[in-house]
Amino acid sequence: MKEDRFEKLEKPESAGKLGPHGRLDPSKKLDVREILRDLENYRPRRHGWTWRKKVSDNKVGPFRYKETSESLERSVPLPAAKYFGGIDPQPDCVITTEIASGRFEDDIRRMRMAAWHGADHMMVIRTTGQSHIDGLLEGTPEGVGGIPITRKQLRATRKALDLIEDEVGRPINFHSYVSGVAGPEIAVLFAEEGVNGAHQDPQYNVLYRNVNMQRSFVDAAVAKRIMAEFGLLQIDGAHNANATAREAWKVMPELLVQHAINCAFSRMVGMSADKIALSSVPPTAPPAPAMSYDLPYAVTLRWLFSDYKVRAQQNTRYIESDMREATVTHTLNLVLTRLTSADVQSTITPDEGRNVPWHYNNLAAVDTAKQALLAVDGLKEMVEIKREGPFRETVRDLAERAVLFLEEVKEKGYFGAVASGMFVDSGFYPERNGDGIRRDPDGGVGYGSIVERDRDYFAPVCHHFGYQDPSRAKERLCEEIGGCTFCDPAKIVYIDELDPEDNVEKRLERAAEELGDDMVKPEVQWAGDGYLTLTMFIPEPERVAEYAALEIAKRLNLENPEVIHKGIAHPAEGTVVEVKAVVPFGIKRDSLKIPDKPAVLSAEEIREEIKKRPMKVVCATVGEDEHSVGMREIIDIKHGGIEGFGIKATYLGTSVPIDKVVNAAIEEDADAILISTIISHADIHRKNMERLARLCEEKGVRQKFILVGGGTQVTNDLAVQAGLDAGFGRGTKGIDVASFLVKKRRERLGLENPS
Ligand code: Z97
Repeated sequence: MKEDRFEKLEKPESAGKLGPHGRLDPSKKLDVREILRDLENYRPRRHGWTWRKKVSDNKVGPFRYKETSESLERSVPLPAAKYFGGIDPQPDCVITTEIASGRFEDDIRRMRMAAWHGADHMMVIRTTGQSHIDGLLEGTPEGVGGIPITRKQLRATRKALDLIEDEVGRPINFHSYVSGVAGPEIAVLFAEEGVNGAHQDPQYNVLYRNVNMQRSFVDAAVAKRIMAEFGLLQIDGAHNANATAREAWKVMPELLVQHAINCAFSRMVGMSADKIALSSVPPTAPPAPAMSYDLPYAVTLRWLFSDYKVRAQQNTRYIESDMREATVTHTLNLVLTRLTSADVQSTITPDEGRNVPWHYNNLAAVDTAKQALLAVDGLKEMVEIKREGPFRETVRDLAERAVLFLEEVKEKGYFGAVASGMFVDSGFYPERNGDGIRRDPDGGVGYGSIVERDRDYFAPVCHHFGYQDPSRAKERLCEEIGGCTFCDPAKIVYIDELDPEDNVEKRLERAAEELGDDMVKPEVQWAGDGYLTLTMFIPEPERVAEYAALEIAKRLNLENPEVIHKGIAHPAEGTVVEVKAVVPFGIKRDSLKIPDKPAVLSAEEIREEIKKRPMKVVCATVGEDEHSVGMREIIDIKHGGIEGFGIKATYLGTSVPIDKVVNAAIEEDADAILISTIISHADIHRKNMERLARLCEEKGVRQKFILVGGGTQVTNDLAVQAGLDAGFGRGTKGIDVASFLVKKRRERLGLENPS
């Protein structure tokens, strides 16, 4: 059961029913019911972790990249990619998205979107407190802050991910948690269902879930052994000390020790170093001078644990409700990732500090990672970390403190060290504040549940850890019982649902009843949840602004308004307020009147055409109108105007009489006339356009010129009715006008226009 090669994977049987050639159709939504169909027979097509395929000197579009991996077949590039031919290079490290909608059917749709944005590690946060459940859950119940991890949920998610990875063209790692009192059972479940990575750290159980120490370490040995055999990537739990510590930058020596304990224990159980990832978080955030703490820390970690992988996560300890602030901290953290070559980059959603993660914020975080990593591609070839001076001192100091810490742990024994409150103390070791987490070695969840194995102990699955009756150990351990669930997956017992109400089928039914397939509603977390946000600046102090914002949302007839962020602009001048609320209606998809999208030529095509056949246009703001800005936006190269495509534009100025415009166009031998009117009282904008068309007819030049009208109140229909060739209103860009001019001229010359 070693890692299979992705290219050789066979398409699962049931995938064929989801679209032609067994693939998802990119133009259709993921059909959750199809995923659920025939699930009892679905088997994962590979086990273990997959890294991206690095390409060291990668030519993508006009650029060469040093630290990227193979591109995707389908993806959503960064917004600015359109200026570089739509390229979407993929950084070389794995990018994680942490998914926590609470309903697996919504998780999988979010995973599909995240995969298109560049995530290939789907970390599913599990429902609060699953660590304390001593056994496996079944079915698809709804969770709090995450989802209950069950066989059905895992299998359906893996099946969806198999299809999603075919769609984007890259393997996707699926991940959740093995810590907790059901650790060994969950490890077996993960191995059976093709989960590719997991958090496993006995220290997590002890410190944060008060699970008995002995129980935690015995369970961890069993769980880690299975994870090792199936090639799962392990992430440890050190980041939790970071998130819990009162002053996270003081916990740095302890973090190194926690990594060391979990690494050493995992190696002793049989895990290889390349499947052990240290969960690293930069310990501080601005306004602290973050780099001066975070960079030496990251370098110390890399230096002490050079054999291991690093899973970098952004700082979560100091995330507040300001998404901009969270994103800047994340971006700075990503520079560290590059400088210290982290292997996996986790992304927390920037809205983590204000609500449970929303779909689009998962994507925002993945995009932030992709954007920042690409921006600093090749940085290490140009910039070197100074090995001398204060930096070196800090690194040495951290390492020394960690070694001293570990020595003290060794002296007391791990259990004694935890009992004495050595961990998550807010002092900078060896300084102590006496506020560490204390646990009793003779207490905690599951205390007294560890018994010695009988002499005739027979393990339920192969690849178990520790003693097994030697007389029963054949070549394959499970031979005596005719195969275990690892060797013979047909023996896996699949339980569909236990709760008749709290299950995915019922939720899908309810959503279909409430929303209907033909209705459109905004959504952030669950199908049909109706949430949206309103951002407003209220020129009042904080408290007044907050309550005014809530009142505004109520008067807009929105339900459950809640202030999710307040930003002080000035104590008296005003406050930025963000409100989330629920839209109390849906919109029938068929009732929407959607005009055809005008096909705009690409910038290159327009430039090419103008080079071949130069174009001259005469432009003016007409009538008695002194507004030049609209027309300048359309003309000026600075704002993406028509000049930028090589079109020669003569601007006659403002308040120009129509006959002057026509005469100038004749004199210039122009191809087109562009007039603009912002003022629209007494229908002046329409009258000016009619006048232009009439005058051109009278002078016998109507067919010579392409006539275009523009202005905030102008529409294409209005301009065409007035006798012009086209009209452009609010939001028009230079490229829209240039594209129209090129197409119209081709039409008049009898040339082909590509559709
Ligand atoms: C991360 N942002 O990236 P339960 N085991 C370990 C953990 O760290 C956790 C659990 C189990 C974070 C994700 C925090 N980690 C969230 C080592 C949770 C969760 O909630 O106790 O059932 O298990 O890692």
